[in-house]
Amino acid sequence: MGTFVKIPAIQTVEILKLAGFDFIIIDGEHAPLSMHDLDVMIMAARAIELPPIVRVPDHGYADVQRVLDAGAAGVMVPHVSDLDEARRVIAQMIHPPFGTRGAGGGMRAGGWGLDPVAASRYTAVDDVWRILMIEEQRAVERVEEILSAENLSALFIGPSDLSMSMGLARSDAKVNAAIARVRDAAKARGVRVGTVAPTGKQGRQLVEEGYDFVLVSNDTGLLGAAGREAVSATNST
Ligand code: 3PY
Ligand code: MG
Repeated sequence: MGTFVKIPAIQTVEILKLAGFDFIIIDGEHAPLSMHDLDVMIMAARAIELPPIVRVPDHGYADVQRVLDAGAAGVMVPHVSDLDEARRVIAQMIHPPFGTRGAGGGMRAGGWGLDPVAASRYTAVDDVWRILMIEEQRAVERVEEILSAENLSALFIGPSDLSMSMGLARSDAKVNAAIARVRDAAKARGVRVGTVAPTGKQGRQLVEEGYDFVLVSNDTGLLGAAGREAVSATNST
């Protein structure tokens, strides 16, 4: 169980670790985080053994390289909708001869130059999480082909963008059917699948439905909910 982190602060990272989250996804897609923020937050999370995954803004090569060099435990890529896209973004996270990731062994991920593997050549696929987001109707229609991509660690369903791409409300039965189709296809293929839950209660339901991991809310949502509850409880006495 994880949560998204959008506030550029190492304090938030520590608080979430103490709250019991298993990992965090630092949100480089929908948050005002600079590369410097990401670097410092990744360092803080690693130091307290809270695996930091980064959601990059798009399919570009540069962000993936920089966050992996900085020591991210994995990368989540938004809006992946066919097999070609899946293969290209996965390859960016793996060094040759298996992929296209560049050699950045002088950075944190390479032990600041001390990791002998990073300094020579790779004999295995990099040990990072490669998570692709399914959040367009086109992707749902092609989910089986996307699942056939080699070295895919997990799919992550984005219900908000998916419902918008279908031109339907999030609550529409057709959206839920599309989400279930992706979840079931991933499970049938033996690939881990996750999605978002606004609350812990909904997170529990999703785990019971078979999801392997859930992202419950995010730091801004958790802070807002706790703040509203405090204000309302105080005002009602
Ligand atoms: C979506 O629902 O579109 C998401 O990206 C969830 O993180
Ligand atoms: Mg989205």
